[in-house]
Amino acid sequence: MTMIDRRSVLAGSAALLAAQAAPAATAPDTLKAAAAARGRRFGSAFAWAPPGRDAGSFANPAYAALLRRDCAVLVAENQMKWQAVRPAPDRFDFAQFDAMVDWAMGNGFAMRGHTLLWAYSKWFPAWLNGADFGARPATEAARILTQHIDTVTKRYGRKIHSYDVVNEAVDPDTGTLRETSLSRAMGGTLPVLDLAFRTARAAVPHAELVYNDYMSWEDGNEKHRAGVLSLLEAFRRRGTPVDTLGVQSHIGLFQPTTDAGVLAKRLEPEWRRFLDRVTAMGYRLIITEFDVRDRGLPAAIGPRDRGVADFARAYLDIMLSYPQLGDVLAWGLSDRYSWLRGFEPRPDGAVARGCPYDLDLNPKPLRTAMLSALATGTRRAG
Ligand code: 9MR
Repeated sequence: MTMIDRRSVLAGSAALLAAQAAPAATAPDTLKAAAAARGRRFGSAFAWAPPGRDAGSFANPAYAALLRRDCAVLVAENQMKWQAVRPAPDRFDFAQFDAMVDWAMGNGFAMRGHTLLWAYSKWFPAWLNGADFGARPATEAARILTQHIDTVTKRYGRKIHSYDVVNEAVDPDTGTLRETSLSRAMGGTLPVLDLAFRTARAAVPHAELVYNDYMSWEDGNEKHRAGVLSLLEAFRRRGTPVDTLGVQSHIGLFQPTTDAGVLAKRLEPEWRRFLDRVTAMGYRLIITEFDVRDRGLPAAIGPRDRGVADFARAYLDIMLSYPQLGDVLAWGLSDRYSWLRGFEPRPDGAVARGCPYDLDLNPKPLRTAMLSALATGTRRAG
C-alpha cells in the first residue's frame, strides 16, 4: 500500500467512524433542531389567554415550555384576524396580538402573520358583511381593505417576516372564488385579492407573501386543488406579488382505515402532481397549519397513534422532498388545546389525537414521526 493509499484508507475509515458515531451524538431531539438541520424552521400556532388559564397560550407555563422546546417560529391562531383586531370599521384593537408579538420577540421566536384577509364571508366580522360602502362602493371597499393591511403590517414591520395575506378564497365544492361584500363592491374577487397582495408588498417589502388554503391530498379535494391551481395561474398572469403557497395540511383519515401507509401511497402521485404544478409556476411552499384528523382510526390509543404517525410521516416525507418547502408549522402542539376537539369531534366521543403532544402534554408517536421526517427531508433551497 502506498502512503497516499494508506492515508486515504485511514481517512476513509475515520470518516466512516465519525458517520457511525454522528447520529447518536447529534441526532436532533427537538422539532426545531430537526428542521434547522435541513435549513428550515419548525413552529406552531399559539393563543392569547390571561395568566392562570389552562390554554394553549404563552401565559400558560406548561404550554410555553413546549413552544420553547420545539419551536423557532410562532403564529397567532386567532388574534391577528379581522374579528380580533378590527372590532369596528374605525377601530383597531391590538392588545392581545401585541402581547403575543412581544412575548415571541422577547423569547427569540420568529413570527408569521395570519391572516390579512380571510376571503370568506363566514369569517368576516359582522360589520364588514353588512357594510354600506356608500355612493362609490369600489373606492370605499378598497379603502377599508388597504387601510387594514397597511395598519397591521406597518405596526409590526420586520417583527413579522411572513404573512398569510389571503386565506381560503377558493370554494372547495366548486373550485371557484368565493364572493364577499368586498368582492361585490369591487366588481369581483380577483381585484380584491390583487389589491391585498399589492398593498402588503408595498407596505412590507421584506415579507414573504403567502396565499394560504386547505386543498388537501385526500379524495374529494379534486375541485379545491384545481381551483387553487387556477387562482395561482391567475396571480402569475396578473403579476400579483405572491411568493408562496401555504399548504395548511389539516390532513385526515376520514374513512375506516387499517393501513394508513397504503392509503398514503395511493394518494401520493396525485398530490405530487399538484405540488409539481405549483412549484413549476415558481411558487415556494410552506406548511402553515399541520395536524391530523383521526376519525377513520379506531378509538384505541395504540393503533390510533400508530395510524396518525404513519399517515403523517408519509405526508411529511413527500412535502419535505421539495427543496422549495420552507417553514413547517403545526396548528397547535397539544391535543388538549386543539381546534379539532371543538370543531370536529369524533363520532365516538373520543378526543382527537392529531397533535404531537397528548392531553397531558406528553409527546406521542406523531412527534417522533415529525422529528424523523424533518431530520431526513431534502435541504431547503434558496
Ligand atoms: O383554530 C382556529 C379556531 O380557534 C377559530 O375559532 C377558527 C375561526 O377563526 O379558526 C381556526 O383556525 C383556522 C385558520 O384560521 C384557517 N384555516 C383553518 C383553521 C382551522 O379551522
